[in-house]
Amino acid sequence: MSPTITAFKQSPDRGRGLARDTRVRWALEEVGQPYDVRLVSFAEMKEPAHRALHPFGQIPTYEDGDLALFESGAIVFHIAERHAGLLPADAAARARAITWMFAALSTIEPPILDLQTAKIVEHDKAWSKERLPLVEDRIRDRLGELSIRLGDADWLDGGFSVGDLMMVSVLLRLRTSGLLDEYPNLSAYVARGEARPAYKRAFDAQLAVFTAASSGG
Ligand code: GTB
Repeated sequence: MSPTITAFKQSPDRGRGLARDTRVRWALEEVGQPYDVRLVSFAEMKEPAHRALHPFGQIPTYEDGDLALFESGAIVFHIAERHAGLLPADAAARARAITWMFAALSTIEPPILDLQTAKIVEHDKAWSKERLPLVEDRIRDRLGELSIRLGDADWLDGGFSVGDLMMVSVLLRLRTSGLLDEYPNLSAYVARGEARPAYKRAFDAQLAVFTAASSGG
């Protein structure tokens, strides 16, 4: 049986890959694991049946037999552990790949989320305009450090790993801000991730949800 993940029935980004099911789809595509998708509306996410899977009433979730998981990081890690392709065989390299996955989620993603909160939730507050440069500079600090570490390498630590999958997924959320363009090696890094056939399949699959919905399919 294939695992089942959940994704937005109506995605605010109209299926442009920003919702967190994309990183789960990408991991499944990288390892060649077929999967089913259950689409949930915002109302359905808050109902008891979905909250039994996800205590915070969000997507994505992952179900495989008796196992139910939430949190995109935990799901992607689970996929990487159970299939070849996303984690190196060498124990030390494996530990470093996992470190990069955590770095993406706990060091790089939080200031990026803060920018989205500032722009979407707080934009009508009197202090919003004044705060925005501070939020952007905190992102620049992290991008600068990441850019130095990546240098002219293709990936963060040797070959492509789950660490890169997560880092590219997180950085992609900056695309419309223009901040990524200030770091050409990071822009190229993200482009390399997007060029992977598995990423393209994942992106196309979640875009198809929106395309089908808008054409009444
Ligand atoms: N830490 C959790 C994880 O990594 O899985 C966070 C999960 C999460 O934030 N899920 C969001 C959600 O379900 C979707 S991804 N939100 C509905 C709710 O909380 O009620 C965040 C997201 C949503 C939409 C866009 N977009 O359209 O641009 C981008 C990102």
